[in-house]
Amino acid sequence: MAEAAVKTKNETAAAGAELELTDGFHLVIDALKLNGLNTIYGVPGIPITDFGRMAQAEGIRVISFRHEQNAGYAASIAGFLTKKPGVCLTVSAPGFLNGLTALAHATTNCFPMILISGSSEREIVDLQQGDYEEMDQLAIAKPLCKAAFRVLHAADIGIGVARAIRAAVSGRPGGVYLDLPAKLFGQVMDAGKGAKSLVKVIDPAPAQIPAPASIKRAIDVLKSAKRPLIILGKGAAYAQADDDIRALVEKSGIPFLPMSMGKGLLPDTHPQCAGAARSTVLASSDVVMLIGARLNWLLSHGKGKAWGTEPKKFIQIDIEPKEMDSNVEIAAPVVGDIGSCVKALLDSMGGKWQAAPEDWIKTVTSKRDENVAKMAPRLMNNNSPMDYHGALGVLRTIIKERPDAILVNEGANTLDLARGIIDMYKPRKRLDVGTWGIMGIGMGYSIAAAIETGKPVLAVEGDSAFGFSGMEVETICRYKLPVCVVIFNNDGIYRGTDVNSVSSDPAPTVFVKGARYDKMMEAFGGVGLNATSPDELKRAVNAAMDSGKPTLINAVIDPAAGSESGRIGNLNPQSALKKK
Ligand SMILES: Cc1ncc(C[n+]2csc(CCOP(=O)(O)OP(=O)(O)O)c2C)c(N)n1
Ligand SMILES: [Mg+2]
Repeated sequence: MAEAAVKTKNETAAAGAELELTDGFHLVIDALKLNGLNTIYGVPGIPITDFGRMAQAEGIRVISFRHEQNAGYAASIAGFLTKKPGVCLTVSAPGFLNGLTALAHATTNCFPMILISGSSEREIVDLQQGDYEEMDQLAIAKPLCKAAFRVLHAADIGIGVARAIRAAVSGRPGGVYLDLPAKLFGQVMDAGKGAKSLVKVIDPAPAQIPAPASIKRAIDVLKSAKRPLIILGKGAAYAQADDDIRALVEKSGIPFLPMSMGKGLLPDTHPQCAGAARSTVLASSDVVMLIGARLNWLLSHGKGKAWGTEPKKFIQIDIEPKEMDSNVEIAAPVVGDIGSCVKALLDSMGGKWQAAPEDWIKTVTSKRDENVAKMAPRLMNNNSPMDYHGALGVLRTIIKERPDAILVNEGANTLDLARGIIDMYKPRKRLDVGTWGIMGIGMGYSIAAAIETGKPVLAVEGDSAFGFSGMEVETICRYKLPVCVVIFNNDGIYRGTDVNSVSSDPAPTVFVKGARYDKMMEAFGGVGLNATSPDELKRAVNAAMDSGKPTLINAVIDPAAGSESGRIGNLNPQSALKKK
């Protein structure tokens, strides 16, 4: 009797010991959850299929895509919207490579993101013995991201995830690669020790306070200005320092120019907004304060024709010291996080601030009003087939009436004209192609925007742009997301009118004429509509936004309406030889 009792006790102990083990799968899940990373965007397969299932079972939202690139773009914009790294999960080699474009994109755009990829057997990969999906992923990822780490032991998962998070969000945010070999997931260890090995990242993006001397210098330069200008970049939108940025702009009385994803920080209809007088303010300003905007190609590198002949002084607020003087001399570099820098500037401005000279304000406002008035009648046309202005005039009103909706936008003409025509009213509501002018962000961004914010999404897509991520309409339908996709269908890239005069092959820029993208949506149970006039478009989009049902509207645009490369045709290389 006594012996039997002892045996039972031993058995219980053995069973207890088993219960107290944990494994790589669960340690990764626990490490993510501990740090508030509760959504994963990815595509399943060996070696991460079970990981996705377990993550879902443990309460993480796992959004399963049709292609890793779209999952990666979703993760990147989730990072922009939340200031927490967006997580993308991929399988080895091909899945990893598909996700890598998005990781590089996140790094270029300064969005925090972590690409977690399963990888094959290290011993076999390193001897190049031809493992299943063999690839030295860590080496390949390194030049394309801010940091790259590999975890080989379950006990290091906590540290690995912590390093990835801190690297992604601290300083200038960017993409981080985390390599998790297949064998790691199955490794077991004592559950108590495992729990202790996890790291909750404390203050992952510490404030970086600007030097007081840099603030004084900036204020002095600003005070010397006769024709000052403020440029708001997407870094300013990322900072979520909306109230202070608005206060700074309003207190200064200086005209502001929002970059594409900086639109809405202050409404585009704000009296100081110089969006519709861009050429004038760039050419004529004498002091330019950049807030979270880089002097890259999107601002003509801060020099040349667009910037006029007047001498300029730049004040630049950026968290990355290396950004200063990257293209032109920066007279007043202010290095720190944007929230802290703007606050310090506001404090230094004191109670009284001399408004910008009246004649400058007048010059800017009259140019702006003139351009807005010139555009207005074009936006009211009801042509069928539609031109860009007629169609965008309708969407402009819809966003005005629904300022909380998120606008996703890609294409060439569809992008450039929508950017100029559709006013934004709130911060971080306009998501687009970003620094690279990349096609393919459309459906990934739409999905993440809907998931992360719960707000309705309006995706305005060129027919070519849409094609890069079009299959994800199935994902939109599967997760029943409130996304309305409007395809500006002009039968091609830029225009649908090119002709190949030498063979029966179509010209490289044209697609199937009269294609009905709306049918794609119907295939997955979503609402598909065809709109041939602005009136029809208006009704269809309003119905979609009211219902919240996944909807795709094929907006028929005149194939001759667009221009080559939209607004950036000047970037096409020209040969001295005459075109054949
Ligand atoms: C990844 C990627 N591939 C190719 C391009 C080149 N590109 C720029 S705009 C564009 C498509 C423009 O056509 P569409 O989206 O239909 O807009 P439209 O001008 O016709 O309105 C392409 C392919 C790109 N920017 N990014
Ligand atoms: Mg097109």
